[in-house]
Amino acid sequence: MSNPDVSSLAEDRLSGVFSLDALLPADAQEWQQRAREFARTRIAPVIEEDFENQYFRRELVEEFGAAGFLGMHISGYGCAGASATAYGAVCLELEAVDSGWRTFVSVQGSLAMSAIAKFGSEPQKERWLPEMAAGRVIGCFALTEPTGGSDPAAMTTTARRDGDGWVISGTKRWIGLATLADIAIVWANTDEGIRGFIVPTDSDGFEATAITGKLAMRASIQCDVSLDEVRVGDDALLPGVTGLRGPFSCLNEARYGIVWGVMGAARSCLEVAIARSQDRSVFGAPIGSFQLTQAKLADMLLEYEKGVLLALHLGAQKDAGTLTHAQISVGKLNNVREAIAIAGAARSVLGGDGITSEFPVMRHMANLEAVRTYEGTDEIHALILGRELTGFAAFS
Ligand code: TGC
Repeated sequence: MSNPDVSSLAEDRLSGVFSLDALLPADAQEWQQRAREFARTRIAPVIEEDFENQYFRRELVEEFGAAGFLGMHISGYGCAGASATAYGAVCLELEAVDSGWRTFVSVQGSLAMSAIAKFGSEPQKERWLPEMAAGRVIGCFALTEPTGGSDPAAMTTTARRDGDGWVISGTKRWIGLATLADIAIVWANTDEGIRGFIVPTDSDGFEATAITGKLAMRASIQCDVSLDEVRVGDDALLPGVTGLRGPFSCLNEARYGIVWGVMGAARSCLEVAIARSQDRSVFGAPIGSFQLTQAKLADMLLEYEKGVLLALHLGAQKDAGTLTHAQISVGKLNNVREAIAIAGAARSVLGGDGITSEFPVMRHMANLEAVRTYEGTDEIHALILGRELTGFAAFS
């Protein structure tokens, strides 16, 4: 932002109308403040540069660990054991700066660590979770395949028993952080159905290649992965689950984080638009004094408030143990859709300047388009809800 005083004034104006902080339980407020401080001091100063240069700042990973953000909703094994609501508030603050870093926390904590926490053996949990919580070990989650991410049931990656171990072959795509990861949670078809494996990424036959040319999520890494006869021991198998329920249970965790996170991106765009409405004049007056600008800001505020209230509601349900998959789909579909609309409206308030990197709005818009697609597209979540409402599965 060109004028930090105007920006903090915008923050005050927004929180004067709607303050999330006051609605959060005390523990979640503490986590939120910690995440806000971290995001603003460690990520915000470098994010435009990193987005421009397509650079993932690996050296921050252990700082995320030290702050307690990695696997923070898991209990024991060096994890913070925080509430789902607190985790959501952290996702919101991280994504207020950039979706790429919230995605890192999701991939590490909600996907890779939660796969081990939910379905791993005791030795697997003890071996990996404390190191991952500290950020000394990075995990990735290899589910999606190049032929399309929406239908994991069509998975072609296989794992066959071989002596006292397994041999895994196949290809995966859009796998966050795979080039930097130490371990990959690989989902593969076996004679018994789909199983998950903890695969060290330095195994012979494991290769990850970063996907280039991305115009979104440029400060994070997504990869193609190829597994060519990768041999792992039987101790690599996650013993606790067979079938798609395994990866889908982890996707629930990540989708839940998105419900909150995207409202952070929305807030950032709304704050920028409010600030601009004060300091940009046309036709001899600040644009915020015109009715059309005020109507845009009011509509943005409505959807931001509703999105945060929905996230809070889902967080309370998750903390009570009553949250369903369909409710998560409501949150993911609605909040990503509305965050994109808010970012678009903010861009229009900013006029031509809105497409420059002087403001974070276009970066958020681009990132949110990626978030719209991963962890279940809009279409998939609409159809999950359609099935819930009618009893008919209309996926194909
Ligand atoms: P369906 O018959 O519905 O279910 C099969 C089994 O799974 C269970 N199940 C769930 N369990 C937990 N949570 C959920 N949300 C679940 N949904 C289904 C279900 O109960 C059943 O269990 P069981 O024990 O009876 O066998 O399966 P389907 O194949 O008909 O599913 C259809 C559909 C479209 C809902 C599903 O395929 C789907 O959700 N597709 C979207 C997948 C998706 O989100 N992919 C994106 C992943 S993002 C990614 O891979 C990148 S990771 C991020 C990064 O690395 O950066």
